[in-house]
Amino acid sequence: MHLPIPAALLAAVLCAPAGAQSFTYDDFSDWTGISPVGLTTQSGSVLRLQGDLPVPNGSDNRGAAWYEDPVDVVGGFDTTFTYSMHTPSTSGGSDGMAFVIQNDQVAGVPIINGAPDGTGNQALGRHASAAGFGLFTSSLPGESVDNSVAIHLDTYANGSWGDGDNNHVSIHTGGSGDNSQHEDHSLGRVTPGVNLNDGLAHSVRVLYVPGTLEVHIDGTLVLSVAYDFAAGGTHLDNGTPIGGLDLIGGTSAYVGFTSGAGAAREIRDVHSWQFASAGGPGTAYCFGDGTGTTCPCGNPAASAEGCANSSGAGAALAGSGSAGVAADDLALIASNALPGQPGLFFQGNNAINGGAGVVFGDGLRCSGGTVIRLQMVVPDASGGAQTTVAIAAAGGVSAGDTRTYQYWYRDPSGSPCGAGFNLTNGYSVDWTP
Ligand SMILES: [Ca+2]
Ligand SMILES: [Ca+2]
Ligand SMILES: [Ca+2]
Repeated sequence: MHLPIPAALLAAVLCAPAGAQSFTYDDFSDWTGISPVGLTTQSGSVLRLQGDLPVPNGSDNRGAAWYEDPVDVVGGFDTTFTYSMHTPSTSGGSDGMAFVIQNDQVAGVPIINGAPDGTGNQALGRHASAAGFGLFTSSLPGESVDNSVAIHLDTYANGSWGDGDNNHVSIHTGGSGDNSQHEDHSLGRVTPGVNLNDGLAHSVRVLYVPGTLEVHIDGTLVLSVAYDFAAGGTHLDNGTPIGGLDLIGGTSAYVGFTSGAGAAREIRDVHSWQFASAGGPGTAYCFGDGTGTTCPCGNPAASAEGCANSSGAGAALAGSGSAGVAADDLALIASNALPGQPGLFFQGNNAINGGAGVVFGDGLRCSGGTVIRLQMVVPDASGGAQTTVAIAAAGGVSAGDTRTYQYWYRDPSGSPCGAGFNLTNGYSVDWTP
């Protein structure tokens, strides 16, 4: 993935203070901002959660990597990473890896391999088959990545943990207590069409809109569960309600990856990673989900996006930074547009049709009135695009103004209506001094 952000700006994003709303790693040749735990290393341009190393206690290998600062999750987030699990020591490898949202509050004790179980951005769970976020039958309280939600890419069938096969995606939580790799902690699971550890690079997108947590693999929605970080969800197998997380300041958590392998080792690499809190300073609106104006040629599968494009997904618009005119640090972040196809961020001064939008091309036009073109940006390989201009200055904005934003993008081949262009949802900002 490659976001066309100048290096100086990228460095500024990566060095943003606690509470940063978004970050992007095109690759991990510079892994500034990453907190590695256990076996995790930087290897060339990848973040290697674990290698195929003959470690002293070879039956229990674990690594974790966290973005070092907490990020806002309660208002929603959209994150995409690419990974590969490859070079197994024996056929199939084992146990898999996870994307985890956590505010681990209980340290365990140093255990096998000397890998610590700290808290926060030093957290690591117990035992290989727990993939670095769960625990073992002999674990003490807190030895998991407690107070967490884990999206487990599970590549080994452990009968004792309730696994039905060796290739499933399962979303685990124990609320604010210990998490567990046991399927009795699952909010939902699926066996995707993709072989998760076939050695190839796959993209995983995790989209959270309060009330719904979605997992997309290689551009396809594979799993959607009802969940809210404040209210919690329901465990799938026993129908038991489980509470939400105890977030930092009620809003934020650490995000990152864990991995585990037993005697059947394999290498787990993260190649790129993009994260954006959906909250930001503005409000997203005008979604192609059928709640407002109906999309002309089909709604997207996911919520909180624009109308479906030729990839089958809808493009989304979010923000980061502030709504302060003086700071003028608002960035608009589009995701799921078409790689390599130019698009335009623009500003309006009203939300068309009461925010429901009107049909325009393959999508909905949500931002109108006096329109100002802000910046043309070509999306990266994952369809992500981000503004680099000073928006308040470019848009002639004063404190007290409400302005609406949208991203128009080309979709020249195979677009649902054949119009050849589409748009994200709208994003409304109340500017402040
Ligand atoms: Ca813990
Ligand atoms: Ca398993
Ligand atoms: Ca499992």
